[in-house]
Amino acid sequence: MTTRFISDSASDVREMEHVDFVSVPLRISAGRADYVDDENLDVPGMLRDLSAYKGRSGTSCPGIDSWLEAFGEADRIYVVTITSGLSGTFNSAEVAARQYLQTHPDAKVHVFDSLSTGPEERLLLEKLVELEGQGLSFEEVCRRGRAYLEKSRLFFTLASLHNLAQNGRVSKVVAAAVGVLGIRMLGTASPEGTLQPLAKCRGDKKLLELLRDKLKEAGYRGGKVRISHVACRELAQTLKAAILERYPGADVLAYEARGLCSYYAEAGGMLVGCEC
Ligand code: X90
Repeated sequence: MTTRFISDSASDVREMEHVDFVSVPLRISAGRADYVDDENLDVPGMLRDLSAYKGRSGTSCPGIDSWLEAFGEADRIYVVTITSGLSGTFNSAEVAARQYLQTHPDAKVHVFDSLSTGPEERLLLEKLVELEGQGLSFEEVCRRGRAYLEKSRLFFTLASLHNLAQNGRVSKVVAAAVGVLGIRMLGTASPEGTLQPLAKCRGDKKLLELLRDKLKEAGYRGGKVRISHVACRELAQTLKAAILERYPGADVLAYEARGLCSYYAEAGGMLVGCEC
């Protein structure tokens, strides 16, 4: 029996140790350029190209065939997707799952709508791997995975909302106030899986203070934190150090975002997923 863990590339996960993991790419397009968010994508190169490109750009979710290919011939399949509130990814994975079950009636497939992205998808994937390792039934792993999602949160800070607004994922009014005079936005994933602005500020120091307050308010008390950043390694490392100073035993990882989150979070953007 084979167990497979799958997520779209918005999870920023490239590989997972000791388990069968497959990443399904979303795509970013800008004029004639088409970037597939797979292991070959040069993310800094894409960001450079995009900053020089003045036309419209956009993204697209994986098609049903990409999911079916990722399912392979596995028997137990856990799929984690980016929020259905902002992307068709979950929907196409669900359709693929139904098709797969018709041809593989003994298989089990569950698609989790993270109602979030990046680090919160990653936290859920890691939890599913842990639960599966405990020898629980497929249904029990799914039940506990869903319960886990209720207790994890996503916060993010953005220095520009240009690409989110250009693609109708945030209102132009909200977007216009960010980026001007170095103003940054702090936001969270709403319960419906959309972008919820929380505050605006200027400067890293203020931003980190705000973030610390929001984590505390959300009930963060030293659990796991996953931080993906877009070309702001130092800011991510500073946040990691601040969390570790307050919670020395915490499991905190900071790493680069992959293509899809880099496109939307843009340079200076940082996504923070935490267990609350
Ligand atoms: O289907 C597609 O083409 C993909 C669309 C994705 C749109 C949103 C991606 C957001 C990435 C930006 C800040 C975090 C917002 C999270 C709210 C749930 C990261």
